[in-house]
Amino acid sequence: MKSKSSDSSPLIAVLMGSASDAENLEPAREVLTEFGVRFEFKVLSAHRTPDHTLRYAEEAEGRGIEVIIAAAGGAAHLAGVVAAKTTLPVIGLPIKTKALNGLDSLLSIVQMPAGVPVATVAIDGAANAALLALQILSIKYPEIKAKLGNYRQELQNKVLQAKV
Ligand code: RP5
Repeated sequence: MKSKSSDSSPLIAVLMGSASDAENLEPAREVLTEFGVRFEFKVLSAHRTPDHTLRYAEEAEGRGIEVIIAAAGGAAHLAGVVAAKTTLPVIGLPIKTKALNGLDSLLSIVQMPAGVPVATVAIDGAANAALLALQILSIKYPEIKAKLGNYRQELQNKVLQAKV
């Protein structure tokens, strides 16, 4: 596979099944922005734009993407379809739905067949999806590992300093 990646290529792709998911993904944007890691947000639907979705998944690694977050709600097949076309790690993010509160999304994403895994986070767990993507990247990038260490330290401080 030819690599077209450069120093300005995104490392993390955050895909969503519909623009209506964007608001639920803001916590992921905040975390990734705070960590200063290059990322891109993109709407792609497993059902409404199947050909574009498959092409994106096939070309992602060559473009320099190293981890993919795929968010969808309802019959949430985006993460699974993307995972079927790449061996990059794919993190599935179930979006909360009006009809079934996101249980539909969760089950659609988490129950992958053996051989094609998707690492699934909680319903609307956008911040954790971003943090898990960063943890995967931290194996290769020491500066991300260091920032994750600081992040955990701050979490710990907040708990220990909580006034109740
Ligand atoms: C899914 O269907 C999307 O991920 C979204 O959560 C849900 C509803 O999409 P819209 O009808 O709002 O575009 O594919």
